[in-house]
Amino acid sequence: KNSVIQIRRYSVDALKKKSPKILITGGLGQLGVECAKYLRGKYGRDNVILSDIIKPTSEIVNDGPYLFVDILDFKGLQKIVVDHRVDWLIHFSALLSAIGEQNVPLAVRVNIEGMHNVIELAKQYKLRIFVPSTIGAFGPDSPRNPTPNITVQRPRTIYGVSKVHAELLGEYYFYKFGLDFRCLRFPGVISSDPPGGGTTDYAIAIFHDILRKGQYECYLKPDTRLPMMHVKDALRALSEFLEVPNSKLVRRVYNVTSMSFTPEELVAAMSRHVSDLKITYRPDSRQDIADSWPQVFDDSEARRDWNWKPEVDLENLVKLMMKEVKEKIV
Ligand code: AKB
Repeated sequence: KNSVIQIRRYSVDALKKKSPKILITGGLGQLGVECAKYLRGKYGRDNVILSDIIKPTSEIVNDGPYLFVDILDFKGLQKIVVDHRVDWLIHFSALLSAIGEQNVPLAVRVNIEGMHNVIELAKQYKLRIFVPSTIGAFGPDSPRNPTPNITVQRPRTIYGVSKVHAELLGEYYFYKFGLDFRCLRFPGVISSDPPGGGTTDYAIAIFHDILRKGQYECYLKPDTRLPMMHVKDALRALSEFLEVPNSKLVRRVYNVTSMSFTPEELVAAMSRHVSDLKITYRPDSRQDIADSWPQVFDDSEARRDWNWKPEVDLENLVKLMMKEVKEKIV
């Protein structure tokens, strides 16, 4: 009887707990749409606002609130936070590693000036703010196998430099102003959405090209090992991390990962599902970026402090991607 009363009390408490109002910037990039779906399932459709400067499809608009938000327009950001009574900000806007190298001034504006705006905004309105960082925040001087949470960070891409800047700025605002800044360093995140200018994106493009054309030309060498994660694990990590009480967080920035593989290991796993894969290798400038990044990511601190545990391994990732990409391209 006691336990029934206890369960009732828990569910009444859960009902009383108000859902946070969440704004996602850069919502039409690699993670935003899936992230909005995931968080709407947890906090309610209208409590998660997706935003970007891109015109959305009607499917995105039908899924839930969508707004034009330019992260370079500080007043515009203030208006959205006030009008919609935002509590949490998930800041996805960024140019990724390969595309950033092609337009450094734009990467500086979006990744660095944009970060200045959202962090000041979060401070002014006391928002909880999540900013993703990346394996790209490390460089050739960092230990690569494994790469621990705290180590040398001397990245050689503007993307990496902007992410180290974001990590340090966020930590500084936490210590100086008590800002609830939270940051996860993600590995390559694999989802069925089309690739978005990253170095790890070969592991997405390969599924699209194999299922469409039966062949793929890989821009990395077959033995290039990089840490990776299916989007399901990435969103669960993000969502669990956002809920962790501040008292449990030893750090504001944590490494997370699920697995590490090379293109040839991915191809071997895919060949158990598709016969006669035609893969050729032609490394380009992205090889230099990959060669400066971690090969194996040490996420033991996230496991220790807030029980992070990946669920999707390589075999499952391939199964999920085969199914999800097929559904997308039909
Ligand atoms: C990229 O390759 O640039 C991103 C990343 C690992 O941050 N996917």
